[in-house]
Amino acid sequence: MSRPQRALVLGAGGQVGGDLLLELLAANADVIPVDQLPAESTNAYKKLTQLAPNDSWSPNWEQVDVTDAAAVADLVARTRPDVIYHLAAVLSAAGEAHTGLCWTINVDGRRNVLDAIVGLQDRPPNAIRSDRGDDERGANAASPTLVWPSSIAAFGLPPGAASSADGYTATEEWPFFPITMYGVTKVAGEKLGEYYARRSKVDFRSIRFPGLISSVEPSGGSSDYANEMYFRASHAEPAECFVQRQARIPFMHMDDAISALLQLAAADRDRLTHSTYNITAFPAPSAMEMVASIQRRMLDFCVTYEPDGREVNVLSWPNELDDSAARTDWGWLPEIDSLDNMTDKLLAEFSAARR
Ligand code: AKB
Repeated sequence: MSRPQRALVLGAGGQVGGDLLLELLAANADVIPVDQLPAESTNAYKKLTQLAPNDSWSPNWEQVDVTDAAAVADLVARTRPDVIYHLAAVLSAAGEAHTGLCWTINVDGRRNVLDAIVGLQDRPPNAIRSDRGDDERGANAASPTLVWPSSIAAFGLPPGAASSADGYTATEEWPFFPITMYGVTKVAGEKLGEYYARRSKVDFRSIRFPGLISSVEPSGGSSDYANEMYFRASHAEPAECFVQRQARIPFMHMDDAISALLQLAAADRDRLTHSTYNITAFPAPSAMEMVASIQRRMLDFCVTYEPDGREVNVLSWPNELDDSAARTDWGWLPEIDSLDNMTDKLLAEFSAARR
């Protein structure tokens, strides 16, 4: 019987990592959660302890900082994963406040993971000893597939656009004009992945995500105005929206983002015509349309629009992502394919999380 795939989740305590970890555990994958923080200090901890038996993930929790090249190389060599989901990152708003840290984690951390994968290629297979007991992976495991999230933030204001990418749809060929350090690190990360794929045959696969929303509290994103509104609505509290009511970017429920990562990881390499794919789920809503969608369910929900320094980031992102290549190459299809479906699911999840 073939052994279950071993997955390394870097950034397992974050907004995406926590939900990916839960999905992998539900599929009985051999998963190793990794974060720079101890599990109990991460955003995902509460949801992980609510939805998964502690002994299914906490004994395997590894505390490794992706900026520590030696620790990353040791982790990858010791665990010999079949697939690495590299989710550790500083998001756009936090990245503007801490540009050096954003670069170090998002780019140097990225290079450390790529170098660790290449390092496996230079190690004779029998030199590998997994601390989970020698197994056939040590003798003949292939180089791990690396799956990494890029972002709509890699794009930016197209030439000639005054202050907003309103009305623009980005294809895979759209030019990169990121206006945030986070967006710059996403472009750098994509190009690093392509370079290592060309030069060292690393199986690098990536998705440019729109704004993502789940019941795990986000941290440091400019698209988090949406998460904030759902969170406040589910607590029957008023919300302050830090972008103007007309601000419009694409969003997706986290469940679809997780499905897409797993689907791309499992896709037949020969069918992939891009190393990084756009995906989206439904037509981009304005902030005002999102409020109206919530008010269908929470009649008393009210919002005040208080644009702040994060708004300029959101307005620089295209209104839509053309995801036809993902649909053609690896069968991408969203499950939650409308704003109202996403709203209903999120409000139910937030209310369940409060019980
Ligand atoms: C952010 O807002 O920084 C992220 C993103 C759009 O990638 N959620």
